[in-house]
Amino acid sequence: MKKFAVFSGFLGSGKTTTMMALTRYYSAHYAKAAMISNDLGHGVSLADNRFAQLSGCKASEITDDCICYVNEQLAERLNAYYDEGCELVVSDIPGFGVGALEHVYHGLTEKFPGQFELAPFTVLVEPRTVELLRSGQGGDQEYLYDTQLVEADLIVLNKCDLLSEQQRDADLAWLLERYPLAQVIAISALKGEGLDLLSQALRSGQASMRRPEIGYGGEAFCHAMGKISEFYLQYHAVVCCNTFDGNAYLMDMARQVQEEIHAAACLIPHLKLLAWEPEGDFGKVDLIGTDRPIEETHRFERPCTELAVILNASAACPVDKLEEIVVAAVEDVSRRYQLEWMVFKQEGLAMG
Ligand SMILES: Nc1nc2c(ncn2[C@@H]2O[C@H](COP(=O)(O)OP(=O)(O)OP(=O)(O)O)[C@@H](O)[C@H]2O)c(=O)[nH]1
Ligand SMILES: [Mg+2]
Repeated sequence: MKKFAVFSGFLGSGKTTTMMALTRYYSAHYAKAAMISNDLGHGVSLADNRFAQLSGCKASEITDDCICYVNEQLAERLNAYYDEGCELVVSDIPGFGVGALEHVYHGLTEKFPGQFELAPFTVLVEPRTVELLRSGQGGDQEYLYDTQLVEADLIVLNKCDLLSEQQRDADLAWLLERYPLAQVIAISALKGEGLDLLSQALRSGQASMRRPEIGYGGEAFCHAMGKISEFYLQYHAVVCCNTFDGNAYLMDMARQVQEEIHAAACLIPHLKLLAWEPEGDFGKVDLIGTDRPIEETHRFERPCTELAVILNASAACPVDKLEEIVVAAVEDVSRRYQLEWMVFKQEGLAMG
């Protein structure tokens, strides 16, 4: 079996967490599985990929472009995994992306007929997004929330650990009614719940290869996309003469960015802060909005003396402003912790 699935879904919905949990589960219960993280930064290392690798997952990345536009590179990567004995490979697309159904599924099928078995086009959604869609309060991002789900063969309602059974069932029923062509399942990637259901849906299901009209490149698309910016930063930090608390350091930076983004009346659907030290101990903090608690996704076990840091931010904020806020947070907090730091990659991208 040479199965491939795209995992779409809005920023912070849990694509990376789900791909990590799924590939582990699938490899333990069915056959070897691998994951690809995809984002747009040029020549960068992605926090998602490094996090998956540090966590022991079979993982790699495709950067510089959406996998929508690099079908050949994707096909080569998939074949390399299948040659290694993988039976399932999953890749995400950037979390504000739409159109991968056409560009990836139809693109691969037209360019490499019969080579890949396409699993249901999978879209992750979190309860918070369902709530925004239900109440019509998705704002500038509503087009993206909705269109991603319109493309789905399989909708995965993630983060069900945050819901009561009744809330979960109500969300599932609403999704089924609104997107009747999709199969809908509920999981908690974080708690490892529903992974067998997801594995089976990918293993036995097929892509529908529908071609829904999504207004790609149209007015609503440009309006939503025009607000989005990405910022990538990679640096190395050393403390001069002591150890320091890497967990507190990451949290303080996330907190400062959260406050400043809020003060600028912008939105930050996802800031990922990943840091690791030479022995392999690592920490990860996720900021998924100005009005939500900052998540300590993985904690350092020991104090640090030096760190490599990858910071990836996706925001509805002018790119210059985003860059200014994030760089100021890194500088302020690093100084407070008496760190010397050296930046070796910095890039801001405006989607509009
Ligand atoms: N409570 C809960 N949190 C989760 C679950 N899955 C993911 N998260 C958290 O949600 C945050 C975002 O998860 P990611 O997997 O990084 O989301 P993503 O869709 O890959 O985000 P982008 O890469 O920005 O598009 C992290 O802090 C995760 O730990 C879940 O099942 N339950
Ligand atoms: Mg991700």
